[in-house]
Amino acid sequence: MRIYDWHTGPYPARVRIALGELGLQSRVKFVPVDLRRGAHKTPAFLAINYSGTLPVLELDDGTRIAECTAITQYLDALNGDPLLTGATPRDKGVIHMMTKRAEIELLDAISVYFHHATPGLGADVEIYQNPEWGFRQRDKAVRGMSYFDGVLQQQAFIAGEAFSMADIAVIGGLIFAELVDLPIPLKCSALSAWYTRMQERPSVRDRISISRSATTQPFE
Ligand code: GTS
Repeated sequence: MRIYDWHTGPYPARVRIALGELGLQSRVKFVPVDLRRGAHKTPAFLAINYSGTLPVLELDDGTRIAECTAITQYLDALNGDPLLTGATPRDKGVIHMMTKRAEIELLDAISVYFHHATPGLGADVEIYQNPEWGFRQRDKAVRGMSYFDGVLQQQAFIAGEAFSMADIAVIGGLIFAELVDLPIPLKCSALSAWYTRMQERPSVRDRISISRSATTQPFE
């Protein structure tokens, strides 16, 4: 398998965490696509993923799967005993819902903030920006943090009582939040405590430290 990604990116981090949790890293070859140079918007890459985003999983038969959720579902199904996406119909439904909610309320909102209300990937790549929309999405993401704090006051993990793809999606959101200097509000103590606990997992700790290594600018 090949994965087109960028090693410090928050969305690619989701798939790399899933690979770590599933012990599949050695089965994947990573192909770097340089976001800062706009390599993801070239015709050659748009032919790989119409949406022009990373990551993309490419199977040995040439099938390409984009979208972190879809990629994680594929990887998790490989050994017939899903660890991240739910074993029962109920768990599958709840995990998918909470993953989607993590994207809508947190991760995607931060991404819009980054691309529209900060220098983003630089003037050559960010050819259209709408700062007002970006700041609204930043505020939405902060509300999202409060929402997930409330969830974690009630239960140990984002989708219930076990670690799942939904936790990984919120982790991706918090990795992105750190890159754009958007701290977890002090009052969100359950979210902060959960994030500290998540970093006890080697797959998560490694990704966070790699993302933090992009010190001078995001996506270094
Ligand atoms: N819905 C997609 C998914 O879940 O895979 C979103 C993927 C996404 O936005 N990926 C980022 C990207 O390609 C990668 S990173 O910023 O996290 O490294 N962004 C570039 C862009 O121009 O949107």
